[in-house]
Amino acid sequence: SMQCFPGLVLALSSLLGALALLQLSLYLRVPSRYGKHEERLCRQRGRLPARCAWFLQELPSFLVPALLLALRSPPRLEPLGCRLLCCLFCWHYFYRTFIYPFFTRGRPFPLQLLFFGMLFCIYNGFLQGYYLIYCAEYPNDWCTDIRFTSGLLLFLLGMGINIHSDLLLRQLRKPGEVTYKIPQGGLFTYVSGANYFGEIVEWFGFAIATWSLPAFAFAFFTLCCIGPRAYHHHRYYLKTFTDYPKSRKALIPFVF
Ligand code: NDX
Repeated sequence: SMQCFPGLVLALSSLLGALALLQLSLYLRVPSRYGKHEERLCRQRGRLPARCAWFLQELPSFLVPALLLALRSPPRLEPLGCRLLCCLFCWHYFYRTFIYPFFTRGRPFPLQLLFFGMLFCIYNGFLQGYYLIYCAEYPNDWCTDIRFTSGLLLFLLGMGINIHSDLLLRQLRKPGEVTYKIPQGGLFTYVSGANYFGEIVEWFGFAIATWSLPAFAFAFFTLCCIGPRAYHHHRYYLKTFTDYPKSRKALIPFVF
């Protein structure tokens, strides 16, 4: 049966960190090509409806850790922290897999990116789940540790911001519409990438609560992946809408 190999965790986390840097260098200058940054209508083939694409892409991030958690035998009952943290991770991806895609009004998604996105979700789902279920050690009172409580709070706050902001974005369109409008309300009052800001806060909260290399590597990856994307969204809005609110920042309220 499976056991913990610390060397494997170290290797996978380092590779995730390296991928984050690769991503940063690729996407600082040019955005990843989906949604509003896709080259215009060059290929109609090679895409999947947003609904199927997001469902398929994110499913492994839910399934892999959920299976690791459910199938470990004998079940790991102690410490509570490991199971709780693994459940938090699965909870986010339950939302992202089973709820978010069914309401999205996004454009069809490029198959090629879907493929890489899915690979990424398998990789990261395995790393986070494997670490928490087979490797993590926490004292029995971890749930009252300041790292756990403050991290959990940030996680919940970030998730709230992320879900609320995705809802505001969705409401900008009627079903079937694919045009872009100026997002209003919630944290969009302050930043163009309110949903991304929420997601980044969420995963840094998770990293603090988990206090582990894999979780910090993933938070860093998220920052390098959607941080630049927020900046490109911001530039897109400024270029497209002459009446775009001047005081609005790209990602971090009042700062950047
Ligand atoms: N999926 C994470 N890298 C990614 C997909 C792409 O969950 O090869 C990372 C994720 C993947 C990426 C994933 C990993 C890295 C990949 C990359 C592709 C290339 C890259 C694989 C897996 C890669 C290397 C080199 C390392 C191998 O039509 P539309 O779609 O634009 O409509 C949008 C709509 N909307 C508006 N509607 C009206 N008016 C406006 N002004 C509008 N603005 C937007 O709202 C959408 O339907 C919706 C949201 O759009 P947008 O662009 O704000 O968000 P989106 O980027 O689609 O993300 C959706 C949610 C969001 O909450 C975000 O936080 C979360 O998913 N997310 C996204 C990406 C990554 C991630 C989280 C994470 O890293 N944690």
